[in-house]
Amino acid sequence: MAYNRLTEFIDKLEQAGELIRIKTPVSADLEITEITDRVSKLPHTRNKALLFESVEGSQFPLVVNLYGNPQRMAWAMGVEDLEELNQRLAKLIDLKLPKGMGPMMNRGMEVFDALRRIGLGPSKTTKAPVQEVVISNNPDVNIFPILKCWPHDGGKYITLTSVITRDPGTGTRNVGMYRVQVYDGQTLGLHWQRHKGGKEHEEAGKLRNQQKIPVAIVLGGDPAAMWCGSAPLPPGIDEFLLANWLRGKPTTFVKCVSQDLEVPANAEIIIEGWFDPNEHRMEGPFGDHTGFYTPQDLFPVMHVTAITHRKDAVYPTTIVGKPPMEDLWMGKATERLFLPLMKLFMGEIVDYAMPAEGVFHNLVIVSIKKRFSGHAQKIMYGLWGLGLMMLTKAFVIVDADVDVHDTAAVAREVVNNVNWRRDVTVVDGAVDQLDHSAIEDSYGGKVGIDATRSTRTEFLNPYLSPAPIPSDKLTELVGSKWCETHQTLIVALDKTHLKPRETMHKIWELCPDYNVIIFDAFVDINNLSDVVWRALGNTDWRRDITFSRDTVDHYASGDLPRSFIGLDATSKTAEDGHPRGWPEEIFMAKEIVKKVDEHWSAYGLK
Ligand SMILES: Cc1cc2nc3c(=O)[nH]c(=O)nc-3n(C[C@H](O)[C@H](O)[C@H](O)COP(=O)(O)O)c2cc1C
Ligand SMILES: [Mn+2]
Repeated sequence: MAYNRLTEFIDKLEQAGELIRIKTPVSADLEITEITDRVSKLPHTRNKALLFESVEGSQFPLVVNLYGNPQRMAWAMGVEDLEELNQRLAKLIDLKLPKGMGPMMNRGMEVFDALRRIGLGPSKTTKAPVQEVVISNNPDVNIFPILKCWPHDGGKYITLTSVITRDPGTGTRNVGMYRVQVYDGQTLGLHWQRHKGGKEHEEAGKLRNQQKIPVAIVLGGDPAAMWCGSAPLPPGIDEFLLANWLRGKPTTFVKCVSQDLEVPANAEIIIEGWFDPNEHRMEGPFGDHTGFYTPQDLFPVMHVTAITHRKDAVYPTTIVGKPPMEDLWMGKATERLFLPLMKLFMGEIVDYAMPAEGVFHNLVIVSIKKRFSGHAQKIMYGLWGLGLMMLTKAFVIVDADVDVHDTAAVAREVVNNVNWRRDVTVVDGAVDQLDHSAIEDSYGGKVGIDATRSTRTEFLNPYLSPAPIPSDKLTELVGSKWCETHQTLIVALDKTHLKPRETMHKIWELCPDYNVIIFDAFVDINNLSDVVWRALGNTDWRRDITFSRDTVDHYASGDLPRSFIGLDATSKTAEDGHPRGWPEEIFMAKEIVKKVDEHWSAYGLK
């Protein structure tokens, strides 16, 4: 299903009861965030896309949360159910696999060639709806209702972008969804991170001494094409090929009015400009999808040379923050679509999942048809070398019959099968630039947990029934803020009095059969989802782990005593071996929460 423009998709959502129009005037300064955040966290049936028709200070309506539940995300991709993405691509690949890694890689490239063929050739026009209005004299992006998302953000941000660049050497196009900071009406910050396509083009431009590299920010278009910039395609593969395949129809391009670049003719808004690979400026802070503010850092500056838009353009945006939010479902589409590609390289993979609490890069659960000892390790090492999967901070590998989307089932496998003395692989390497716990920027400790059941060649590790917890003694030691779940003690600790690592060993003297996770004193230990999110986000898997018995010893044989793991999931300072500062957690300003409380019935939301 191809949509001719974004408003067709909006109409479809409205007819299906998946979109709410809000006519009450609202502010782009935090108010829309607070409303959207509340709606994003509702159950699927009440979680709607929101069309704000009247945003103070702008003539353009704003749409948000378009992709915010599985149904809308599926419709955006042209399917009824996200699982169809997996099936459609699997069919395209057809699993008559050649043998050996070399031919296999070629087979992978053939898939993209197939996409290219289905990509249905380039189509160009000179009369584009997105150029109905052309502003090349003093363009100012502030005409759009651009949001300030969170109270401590460094400014306003354009978020639901497709940022188009061409490699200054090869001319290959890249499309990336990167947030864009507004410094002023004509000066923007391009937040492409270290491992991304835009960054690669920046480096290529620097090498060639090119001072003005064209860049275009696309807003709106076909909802599948709008999503494609977030797909982690291999470098050198044009994201529009994927968009065309999903739509079953080519994208029609038009030349920019002020830059040597092409953009989709059916978009709502285009911001054209250039950047100099030698010019950088502090970007941020920004309340990010990790649930924390990403601190300031240097990123390239875009100089706007023109803005074009439809006469009746709608401004699309998204808000990220503490999960779950809209980006969870955008990531879910990626997860389903990339499953057949992962299986192409590693046929023993059955399924995988990226739960919301893991914010994509912090946790990936994989089920495999295990045939030998070390099979789980084969998979984790393979995935740590596969595209952006390299950034995964923790893999949990389970057997084929475990449903990876059922986190309780996965937790059971971990509790029952993992001997932390034997079944963990700790490595160092690249982590996401947004990872705040890593010991260095973009580099830190990662873990692979083999939670498969033992085979004959491995040591059997019968599940131990843990000895009861001496509650009074434990409370005496750590205070009253502790609880137990999944054979794991969750403790909120006053770090000014007790050191996490020493405390873990003292806890193990009382409770030898439990994993221990230590949080800051302020954490609500009874909110399991919050606890998991924090544990995954705040842990560097080399610096912050402790084992109850010795260290990991894969060669240990015979009657192997079971070891448990301790995680220091507290906020870290230089004293804790974390020299680079700790980010601030995202909270909405109290006065905005109050304002939205007071206006809630006026918005027409249930
Ligand atoms: C809502 C949303 C916002 C994103 N913002 C950024 C960003 O600001 N910077 C970035 O490098 N990646 C961001 N990403 C992730 C990239 O879009 C993703 O890694 C994509 O694969 C990049 O494309 P590329 O490989 O062509 O660079 C975002 C993803 C989503 C869903
Ligand atoms: Mn790319």
